[in-house]
Amino acid sequence: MDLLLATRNPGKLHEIELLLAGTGIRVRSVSEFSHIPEIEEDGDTFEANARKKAQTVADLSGLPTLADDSGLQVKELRGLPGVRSSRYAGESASDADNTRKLLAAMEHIPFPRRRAAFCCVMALCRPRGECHLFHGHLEGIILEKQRGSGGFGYDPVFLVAEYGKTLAELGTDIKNRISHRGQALRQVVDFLRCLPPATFAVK
Ligand code: ITT
Repeated sequence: MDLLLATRNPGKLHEIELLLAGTGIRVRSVSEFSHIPEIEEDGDTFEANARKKAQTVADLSGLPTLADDSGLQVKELRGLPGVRSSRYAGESASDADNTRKLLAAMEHIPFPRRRAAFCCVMALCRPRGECHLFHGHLEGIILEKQRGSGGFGYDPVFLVAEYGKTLAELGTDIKNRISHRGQALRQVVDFLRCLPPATFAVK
């Protein structure tokens, strides 16, 4: 089957393509469709934003569409950056800008209180049809300095205690095995495998 990915984030796209390799699902990118605009993410929850992105892009393209809305939640910052993770330091902020702002906001927070979690909600929608939501969650600790050069976003400051490494040090294979995105996407693949053939096929 063909599945359109409603993301313009190259880091997410790379991870999702690797996770779907060998599943028989052919991934298409929203950048192939020049008439589809950037979707405004104005929801208060990952669920609302994921559903809006997937449903809007599915309706405009006529293809079954998968969207990922994800972000970092820091307990001591009352869940921030949360749904604003990609825009934490401003509307056109880079990953480096966002990470710098996060480290500054947490400057005086000692280690035992630097707990955080990545959350991912994936929405799978049919054009003018139903949507299904899938969730993933990864816990970690925010370091005081960046470590590693892999991944994207906040990966260089997100320590996974079990490995003693940041997500940027672990590499994509291990990250995909444990990450919020990997967890959600494996549920999407299981869901698609259990459907009657052609339920989500291109019409
Ligand atoms: P699309 O909406 O086009 O998919 P986006 O980057 O705007 O791209 P989100 O609104 O879902 O997507 O924001 C996700 C942000 O959360 C992302 O830009 C990172 O800052 C952060 N994030 C999510 N998953 C991450 C991961 O696996 N590693 C590091 N940072 C991550």
